[in-house]
Order: sequence, then structure tokens, then C-alpha cells
Amino acid sequence: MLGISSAFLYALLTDRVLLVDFGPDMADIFCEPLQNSTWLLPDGFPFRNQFYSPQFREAHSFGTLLRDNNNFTQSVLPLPPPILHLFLSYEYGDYDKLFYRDENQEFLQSIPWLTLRSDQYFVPYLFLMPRFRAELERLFPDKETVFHHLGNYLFNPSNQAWGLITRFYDAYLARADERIGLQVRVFNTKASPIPLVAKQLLKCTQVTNNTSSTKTKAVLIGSLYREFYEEMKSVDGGGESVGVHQASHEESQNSESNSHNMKALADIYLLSLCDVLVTSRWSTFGYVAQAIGRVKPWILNVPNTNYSGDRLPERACRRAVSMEPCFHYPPSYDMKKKVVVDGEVGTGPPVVHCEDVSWGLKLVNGRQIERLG
Ligand SMILES: Nc1nc2c(ncn2[C@@H]2O[C@H](COP(=O)(O)OP(=O)(O)OP(=O)(O)O)[C@@H](O)[C@H]2O)c(=O)[nH]1
Ligand SMILES: *[C@@H]1O[C@H](CO)[C@@H](O)[C@H](O)[C@H]1NC(C)=O
Ligand SMILES: *[C@@H]1O[C@H](CO)[C@@H](O)[C@H](O)[C@H]1NC(C)=O
Ligand SMILES: *[C@@H]1O[C@H](CO)[C@@H](O)[C@H](O)[C@H]1NC(C)=O
Ligand SMILES: *[C@@H]1O[C@H](CO)[C@@H](O)[C@H](O)[C@H]1NC(C)=O
Ligand SMILES: *[C@@H]1O[C@H](CO)[C@@H](O)[C@H](O)[C@H]1NC(C)=O
Repeated sequence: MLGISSAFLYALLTDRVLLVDFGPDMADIFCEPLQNSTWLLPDGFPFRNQFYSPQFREAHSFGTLLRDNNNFTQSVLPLPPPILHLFLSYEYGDYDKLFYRDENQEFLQSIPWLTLRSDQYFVPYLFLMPRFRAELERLFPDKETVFHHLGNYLFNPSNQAWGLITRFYDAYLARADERIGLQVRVFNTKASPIPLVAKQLLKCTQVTNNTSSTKTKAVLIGSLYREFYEEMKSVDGGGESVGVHQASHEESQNSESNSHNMKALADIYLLSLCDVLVTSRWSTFGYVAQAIGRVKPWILNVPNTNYSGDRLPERACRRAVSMEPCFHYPPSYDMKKKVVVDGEVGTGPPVVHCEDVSWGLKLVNGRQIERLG
């Protein structure tokens, strides 16, 4: 969803039509954004089923073209190729990163078909590219709702997904005075043992608990694991005022499964309907929920014993400055020297480093942000 939104905005800025290539795993999860029309790539499209192969990347990517032509230049090419592949996934190479070089956009504009592969929210970097800046300022005077608008425009749950969402919402969340969403992503259960994460989560909910006991609360747990639910359940006091719920607990990530992805979207939407959100640092799952729901989350400082031993980090969580997602793997491109570097780029509003990923980039309205420990 982060990659598609970024590609959509790029298409908008460069006068292109966006088509998406959903495999069977993504079928019937979203509605078409526009009635009586489709954004799905037609079955017979050339190279269909090859976009994920290394051979396709090697043969057709912009990165390969740059590598083989000394970082370019139009003069070595008698004719622009009919199709080029933009490889912008987290594991992209230095030549692929030159997509972000402003001058290269002029050449890309001459290519009839671009295929783009990315799992990143690369929108913040588009704000750093001089040719797009003015148009982006016009489109988004408020920099902290960019994904909120893109995401709500593009992603409408299908009837089947909506059924999952509304049935759960009506049964467990609708009647509470306050809905609290806890989204707990654990990337490595060895380094971040679940009981330790649960302890930290409890500490954080005490920080975020800002209401009197007279209010009824519904707590929604969004996690692959059942344990956080058990843990929260055991401390809710068993009274009438707090109910703890979990829509699904898939135990492991299985992104190729359609029903798994349907449940993931339902969890994201249910979390987005909460009044208070606690999300996990680094988690794109939480980013989408917070932005769709326009909720400024509390970011959980997920303990990692590799770094902190058995101690819980002092600060359990802190409030994010905005609901904008973080671009995890920006190119570190030095605009002045016009080369890709390992150093830091873009460290003043509206593009600053993220509170949860020190080298990531995030959009803000003219303010600096404080890192999460
Ligand atoms: N149903 C459900 N699925 C989850 C949850 N957390 C993670 N997942 C699954 O894990 C996937 C997240 O993986 P990706 O989107 O590939 O991203 P990632 O970079 O591996 O991890 P994130 O940054 O957390 O998204 C989701 O699409 C779900 O399949 C959850 O709370 N509920
Ligand atoms: C879509 O098609 C249906 C049936 O042809 C028509 O009634 C409806 O008005 C169309 N909607 C739009 C937005 O064009
Ligand atoms: C081309 O770009 C790559 C990747 O940024 C860089 O490593 C290389 O030095 C550049 N080569 C030339 C000839 O500029
Ligand atoms: C932490 O330790 C675990 C197990 O000892 C290891 O698998 C993991 O790669 C380490 N690093 C991080 C960042 O979790
Ligand atoms: C706590 O609640 C008060 C009153 O409802 C509100 O004004 C304040 O912003 C809240 N604080 C936080 C940190 O959410
Ligand atoms: C929040 O605080 C109130 C009042 O201090 C307390 O009664 C209630 O149990 C707390 N709720 C949670 C979920 O911690």
C-alpha cells in the first residue's frame, strides 16, 4: 500500500497512467478506485510474470542502463527504449538509486512504459526533487496528511474485507466510549522475547491512559501473536469497563496467502478506527493504520535484548509528531555534489529523519522531531 501510493503520486506528477499487478494473493481485497474502470494490469501484458525475476531487472532496469553507460547519457542511446524497469525496493543498488537524481527524470519522461517495483513509501524524497516540489506544495499544503489522502483515495476494502471489518467493529468496538488500538509487530522473537515486549506494552498503555475510569474502553490487539491478547486480558481487571479483543492471530507472516492478506487489511482498518493507537517502531503495518485513521500514534519502543540486555528501555513509548509513514530506505543522495553518498540528506522540514528509524525520512510541517531512544 505504501509502494502503490508512492507510485501513484509519481504517475500523477509525470502524467502517467498507473496500472497495478496484483497476484492471486491480492485478488478481491480492494475495490477498484474508479467505478466502471480498472487499475489492474491486463493479463496479456508483455513481461507479465517476469517483474520479480532478476533477469528482468538485469535486462530492463534503469540501473543496468546507467551501469552500462557510465551513469548515462542520452547521447549514447540513439532511441529511448520502449520500456524501463525502476527497481526501488529496499534492497536496490547504487545505480537504481540514481532514479532520485533530478536530472535523470527528464530522460525517464521520454520512456513510454515504466514498470516500478517498490515496498517503500518514497513520497518524502519526491519533495526533495526540485522538479516536483512546486506541484507537491500545491497538492499538499499540509505535509502531514499526504498518505492519509493518497491512501483513502486509492484503498477501499472490497465487500468481503468490509464484511470482516464491520462485523468485528459492531460486535466488539462500537459501543465503547474509547477505542484503543495496540499494534505489536515483533520482527525477531529471539532478540525481542514476547513476555518482555508485553511488559513494555503495558508500561506504554499506562502512559497513554489519559481518561477516567468511568469511560468504557475497548482494546483492540493487532498482532500475529496471541500472547499480547492473553497478557492484556489478564490485567484488565475483569470488570465491565475494559474489553480486550483480537480479530485474528495468524502466528506467522504469510504474505502470499489471500485470506491472510484479507485479515491483515481488516486488522489495519480496525486499528485505523481507534481513538488512541500504539504502534511498533519500524512497522509499515502500523504506518498504514495510523494514516488511514488520521491518528497520531504512540510508538512503542520494542525492547531488543541485543542492544539493551534484559533491561527494558527507559522510555516505553513516545508520541509520533504526525501520522505520516517513514521512508525506510532513502537513497542518501547528495543534491549538491550530485552523487549517491552514505551520509545524511534532507534534514530540514518538510523532510526530516524519522523518530523510529534514524536514517529514514518523513514529511513534517516545518518542525524538527525527537528520536525514540
Ligand atoms: N493480520 C495481521 N497480520 C499482520 C500483523 N502484523 C504483521 N502482519 C503480517 O505481516 C505483513 C507485514 O509485512 P510487510 O508488509 O511485508 O512489511 P514488513 O516490512 O515485513 O513489516 P512491517 O514493517 O511490519 O509491515 C502483513 O502484510 C501481514 O501479512 C497483524 O497485526 N495482524
Ligand atoms: C457505471 O456503469 C453503470 C452501468 O452501465 C451505470 O449505471 C453507472 O452510472 C456507471 N457509473 C459511473 C460512475 O460511470
Ligand atoms: C556512477 O554512479 C555510481 C553509483 O552512484 C558510482 O558508484 C560511480 O562512481 C559513478 N560513475 C561515474 C563514472 O560517475
Ligand atoms: C539479535 O540476536 C538474535 C539471536 O541471538 C539474532 O538472530 C539477531 O540477528 C540479532 N540481531 C538483531 C538486530 O535482532
Ligand atoms: C489528555 O486528555 C485531555 C482532556 O481530554 C486532552 O486535552 C489532552 O490532550 C490529553 N493528553 C494526551 C497526551 O493525550
Ligand atoms: C486508566 O486509568 C484509570 C484511572 O486512573 C484506571 O481506573 C483504569 O483502570 C486505567 N485503564 C487502563 C486500561 O489502564
